[in-house]
Amino acid sequence: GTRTFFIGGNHKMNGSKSMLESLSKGMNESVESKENVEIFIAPSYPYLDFLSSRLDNKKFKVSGQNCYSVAKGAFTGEISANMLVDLGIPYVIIGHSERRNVFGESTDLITKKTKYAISLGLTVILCLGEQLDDRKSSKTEKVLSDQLKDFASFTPEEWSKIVIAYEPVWAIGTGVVATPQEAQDTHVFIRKWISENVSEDVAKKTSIMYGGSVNAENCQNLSKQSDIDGFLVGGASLIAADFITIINSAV
Ligand code: G2H
Repeated sequence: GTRTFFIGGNHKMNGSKSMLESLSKGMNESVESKENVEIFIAPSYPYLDFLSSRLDNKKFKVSGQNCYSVAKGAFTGEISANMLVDLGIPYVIIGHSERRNVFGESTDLITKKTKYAISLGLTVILCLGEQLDDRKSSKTEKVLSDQLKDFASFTPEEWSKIVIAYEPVWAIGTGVVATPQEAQDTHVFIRKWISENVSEDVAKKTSIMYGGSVNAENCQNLSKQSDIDGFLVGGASLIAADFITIINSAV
Protein backbone atom coordinates (compact mmCIF):
# COMPACT_ATOMS: atom_id res chain seq x y z
CA GLY A 1 0.00 0.00 0.00
CA THR A 2 0.93 3.67 -0.01
CA ARG A 3 0.66 4.14 3.72
CA THR A 4 3.48 3.46 6.15
CA PHE A 5 3.03 0.14 7.98
CA PHE A 6 3.78 0.59 11.70
CA ILE A 7 4.69 -2.21 14.08
CA GLY A 8 4.96 -1.20 17.70
CA GLY A 9 5.75 -3.19 20.80
CA ASN A 10 3.93 -1.83 23.83
CA HIS A 11 5.72 -3.25 26.85
CA LYS A 12 3.28 -1.66 29.31
CA MET A 13 4.72 -2.11 32.86
CA ASN A 14 6.97 -5.05 31.98
CA GLY A 15 10.64 -5.66 31.33
CA SER A 16 14.06 -5.56 32.93
CA LYS A 17 17.59 -4.71 31.84
CA SER A 18 18.42 -8.32 31.07
CA MET A 19 15.20 -8.90 29.16
CA LEU A 20 15.68 -5.75 27.07
CA GLU A 21 19.31 -6.64 26.48
CA SER A 22 18.42 -9.99 24.91
CA LEU A 23 15.36 -8.63 23.08
CA SER A 24 17.45 -5.91 21.39
CA LYS A 25 20.15 -8.40 20.49
CA GLY A 26 17.61 -10.73 18.86
CA MET A 27 15.92 -7.91 16.98
CA ASN A 28 19.16 -6.31 15.79
CA GLU A 29 20.31 -9.64 14.39
CA SER A 30 17.09 -10.94 12.84
CA VAL A 31 15.23 -7.98 11.38
CA GLU A 32 16.02 -6.31 8.06
CA SER A 33 14.70 -2.84 7.33
CA LYS A 34 11.89 -2.64 4.79
CA GLU A 35 10.78 0.37 2.85
CA ASN A 36 7.60 1.92 4.23
CA VAL A 37 7.75 -0.10 7.47
CA GLU A 38 8.41 1.62 10.80
CA ILE A 39 9.21 -0.42 13.88
CA PHE A 40 9.24 0.87 17.43
CA ILE A 41 9.18 -0.33 21.01
CA ALA A 42 7.55 1.53 23.89
CA PRO A 43 9.38 0.22 26.96
CA SER A 44 8.49 1.09 30.52
CA TYR A 45 9.75 4.68 31.07
CA PRO A 46 12.78 3.96 33.25
CA TYR A 47 14.23 1.95 30.36
CA LEU A 48 13.75 4.40 27.46
CA ASP A 49 17.37 5.45 27.25
CA PHE A 50 18.70 2.00 28.13
CA LEU A 51 16.71 0.37 25.31
CA SER A 52 17.47 3.12 22.82
CA SER A 53 21.20 2.72 23.38
CA ARG A 54 21.00 -1.01 22.64
CA LEU A 55 18.65 -1.12 19.65
CA ASP A 56 20.02 -0.55 16.16
CA ASN A 57 18.58 2.94 15.71
CA LYS A 58 18.68 2.63 11.93
CA LYS A 59 16.10 -0.15 12.11
CA PHE A 60 14.18 0.59 15.29
CA LYS A 61 12.84 3.55 17.24
CA VAL A 62 11.66 3.84 20.80
CA SER A 63 8.38 5.38 21.92
CA GLY A 64 6.85 6.78 25.07
CA GLN A 65 3.75 5.05 26.43
CA ASN A 66 2.13 8.30 27.49
CA CYS A 67 2.92 11.97 28.11
CA TYR A 68 1.27 14.97 29.73
CA SER A 69 -0.15 18.15 28.19
CA VAL A 70 2.37 20.69 29.49
CA ALA A 71 6.16 21.05 29.30
CA LYS A 72 7.16 20.77 32.96
CA GLY A 73 6.27 21.58 36.51
CA ALA A 74 4.71 20.18 39.66
CA PHE A 75 3.13 17.04 38.16
CA THR A 76 4.60 14.17 40.15
CA GLY A 77 4.73 10.96 38.19
CA GLU A 78 3.89 12.48 34.81
CA ILE A 79 6.00 12.33 31.65
CA SER A 80 6.91 15.45 29.71
CA ALA A 81 6.61 15.38 25.93
CA ASN A 82 9.49 17.88 25.88
CA MET A 83 11.68 15.35 27.68
CA LEU A 84 10.83 12.67 25.12
CA VAL A 85 11.91 15.12 22.42
CA ASP A 86 15.06 15.90 24.42
CA LEU A 87 15.87 12.17 24.40
CA GLY A 88 15.44 12.06 20.62
CA ILE A 89 12.31 9.91 20.87
CA PRO A 90 9.99 10.31 17.86
CA TYR A 91 6.83 8.53 19.05
CA VAL A 92 4.44 8.55 21.95
CA ILE A 93 1.35 6.40 22.57
CA ILE A 94 -1.61 8.44 23.83
CA GLY A 95 -5.04 7.30 24.97
CA HIS A 96 -4.28 3.63 25.43
CA SER A 97 -7.34 1.87 26.85
CA GLU A 98 -5.44 1.23 30.09
CA ARG A 99 -4.92 5.00 30.43
CA ARG A 100 -8.61 5.57 29.69
CA ASN A 101 -10.05 2.74 31.77
CA VAL A 102 -7.57 1.99 34.57
CA PHE A 103 -6.36 5.57 35.14
CA GLY A 104 -9.56 7.38 34.18
CA GLU A 105 -8.20 9.64 31.44
CA SER A 106 -10.94 11.49 29.60
CA THR A 107 -11.19 11.94 25.86
CA ASP A 108 -10.79 15.66 26.51
CA LEU A 109 -7.43 15.17 28.27
CA ILE A 110 -6.29 12.73 25.58
CA THR A 111 -7.07 15.29 22.89
CA LYS A 112 -5.14 18.01 24.76
CA LYS A 113 -2.14 15.75 25.26
CA THR A 114 -2.16 14.77 21.60
CA LYS A 115 -2.33 18.39 20.47
CA TYR A 116 0.59 19.32 22.71
CA ALA A 117 2.79 16.36 21.70
CA ILE A 118 2.16 17.05 18.01
CA SER A 119 3.08 20.72 18.49
CA LEU A 120 6.55 19.56 19.57
CA GLY A 121 6.95 17.35 16.50
CA LEU A 122 6.23 14.00 18.13
CA THR A 123 4.23 11.45 16.17
CA VAL A 124 1.31 10.29 18.30
CA ILE A 125 -0.01 6.75 18.29
CA LEU A 126 -3.59 7.63 19.18
CA CYS A 127 -5.48 4.65 20.61
CA LEU A 128 -9.22 4.17 20.20
CA GLY A 129 -11.48 1.28 21.02
CA GLU A 130 -14.83 0.13 22.29
CA GLN A 131 -15.67 -2.13 25.24
CA LEU A 132 -17.34 -5.52 24.89
CA ASP A 133 -20.74 -4.12 25.98
CA ASP A 134 -20.48 -1.43 23.32
CA ARG A 135 -19.87 -3.98 20.60
CA LYS A 136 -22.64 -6.26 21.84
CA SER A 137 -25.11 -3.40 21.82
CA SER A 138 -23.94 -2.13 18.40
CA LYS A 139 -22.46 1.05 19.87
CA THR A 140 -18.95 0.59 18.43
CA GLU A 141 -19.31 3.34 15.82
CA LYS A 142 -20.83 5.76 18.32
CA VAL A 143 -18.00 5.17 20.83
CA LEU A 144 -15.28 5.58 18.19
CA SER A 145 -16.94 8.74 16.84
CA ASP A 146 -17.03 10.19 20.37
CA GLN A 147 -13.35 9.37 20.91
CA LEU A 148 -12.52 11.02 17.56
CA LYS A 149 -14.91 13.98 17.81
CA ASP A 150 -12.43 16.64 18.93
CA PHE A 151 -9.90 15.63 16.29
CA ALA A 152 -12.20 16.93 13.56
CA SER A 153 -10.72 20.39 14.15
CA PHE A 154 -7.10 19.23 13.81
CA THR A 155 -5.42 20.52 10.65
CA PRO A 156 -4.10 18.18 7.93
CA GLU A 157 -0.61 19.10 9.13
CA GLU A 158 -1.51 17.97 12.66
CA TRP A 159 -3.08 14.80 11.27
CA SER A 160 0.17 14.01 9.46
CA LYS A 161 1.63 13.42 12.96
CA ILE A 162 -1.16 11.06 14.02
CA VAL A 163 -1.18 7.29 13.62
CA ILE A 164 -4.40 5.65 14.82
CA ALA A 165 -4.27 2.42 16.80
CA TYR A 166 -7.64 0.69 16.88
CA GLU A 167 -7.69 -1.54 19.95
CA PRO A 168 -11.02 -3.12 20.84
CA VAL A 169 -10.91 -3.35 24.64
CA TRP A 170 -12.41 -6.86 24.61
CA ALA A 171 -9.38 -8.06 22.60
CA ILE A 172 -6.69 -6.55 24.81
CA GLY A 173 -4.62 -9.11 26.69
CA THR A 174 -7.54 -11.56 26.50
CA GLY A 175 -6.32 -13.83 23.72
CA VAL A 176 -9.59 -12.99 21.91
CA VAL A 177 -8.35 -11.30 18.75
CA ALA A 178 -10.74 -9.46 16.44
CA THR A 179 -11.27 -11.46 13.25
CA PRO A 180 -9.52 -9.99 10.21
CA GLN A 181 -12.97 -9.00 8.88
CA GLU A 182 -14.07 -7.34 12.16
CA ALA A 183 -10.84 -5.37 12.29
CA GLN A 184 -10.98 -4.46 8.59
CA ASP A 185 -14.62 -3.28 8.86
CA THR A 186 -13.85 -1.10 11.88
CA HIS A 187 -10.77 0.37 10.20
CA VAL A 188 -12.91 1.22 7.19
CA PHE A 189 -15.37 2.96 9.53
CA ILE A 190 -12.56 5.00 11.12
CA ARG A 191 -11.19 5.95 7.71
CA LYS A 192 -14.68 6.98 6.58
CA TRP A 193 -15.02 9.12 9.72
CA ILE A 194 -11.75 10.89 8.91
CA SER A 195 -12.82 11.36 5.31
CA GLU A 196 -16.15 12.92 6.31
CA ASN A 197 -14.86 15.00 9.22
CA VAL A 198 -11.34 16.00 8.18
CA SER A 199 -10.67 15.28 4.51
CA GLU A 200 -10.46 12.49 2.01
CA ASP A 201 -6.75 13.12 1.53
CA VAL A 202 -6.03 12.82 5.27
CA ALA A 203 -8.17 9.65 5.42
CA LYS A 204 -6.12 8.09 2.63
CA LYS A 205 -2.80 8.99 4.24
CA THR A 206 -3.49 8.11 7.89
CA SER A 207 -2.09 4.75 8.99
CA ILE A 208 -4.45 2.73 11.18
CA MET A 209 -2.80 0.04 13.29
CA TYR A 210 -4.68 -2.82 14.91
CA GLY A 211 -4.02 -3.86 18.51
CA GLY A 212 -5.43 -6.52 20.82
CA SER A 213 -4.00 -10.03 21.22
CA VAL A 214 -1.93 -9.88 18.03
CA ASN A 215 0.43 -12.85 17.99
CA ALA A 216 2.81 -14.76 15.72
CA GLU A 217 -0.07 -16.86 14.33
CA ASN A 218 -2.86 -14.37 13.70
CA CYS A 219 -0.71 -11.52 12.34
CA GLN A 220 -0.53 -12.95 8.79
CA ASN A 221 -4.23 -12.79 8.01
CA LEU A 222 -4.68 -9.46 9.75
CA SER A 223 -1.85 -7.82 7.81
CA LYS A 224 -3.45 -8.84 4.49
CA GLN A 225 -6.45 -6.59 5.14
CA SER A 226 -6.17 -3.48 3.01
CA ASP A 227 -7.06 -1.03 5.79
CA ILE A 228 -4.85 -2.56 8.49
CA ASP A 229 -1.64 -0.54 8.39
CA GLY A 230 0.24 -2.09 11.25
CA PHE A 231 0.06 -3.63 14.72
CA LEU A 232 0.37 -2.42 18.27
CA VAL A 233 1.50 -5.51 20.13
CA GLY A 234 1.50 -6.04 23.90
CA GLY A 235 2.19 -9.50 25.30
CA ALA A 236 3.76 -10.93 22.14
CA SER A 237 6.23 -8.01 21.89
CA LEU A 238 7.94 -9.20 25.08
CA ILE A 239 9.07 -12.41 23.37
CA ALA A 240 11.79 -11.81 20.76
CA ALA A 241 10.90 -14.71 18.44
CA ASP A 242 7.20 -13.80 18.39
CA PHE A 243 7.75 -10.10 17.88
CA ILE A 244 10.22 -10.79 15.04
CA THR A 245 7.63 -13.03 13.33
CA ILE A 246 5.05 -10.26 13.64
CA ILE A 247 7.50 -7.70 12.23
CA ASN A 248 8.21 -9.97 9.29
CA SER A 249 4.48 -10.25 8.52
CA ALA A 250 4.49 -6.61 7.40
CA VAL A 251 3.38 -6.34 3.81
C1 G2H B 1 -3.37 -3.95 23.47
C2 G2H B 1 -2.10 -4.62 23.13
C3 G2H B 1 -0.97 -3.63 23.05
P1 G2H B 1 -2.00 -7.19 23.87
O1 G2H B 1 -3.26 -3.24 24.70
O2 G2H B 1 -1.29 -2.27 23.05
O3 G2H B 1 -1.80 -5.58 24.13
O4 G2H B 1 -1.34 -7.47 22.54
O5 G2H B 1 -1.31 -7.86 25.01
O6 G2H B 1 -3.48 -7.46 23.81
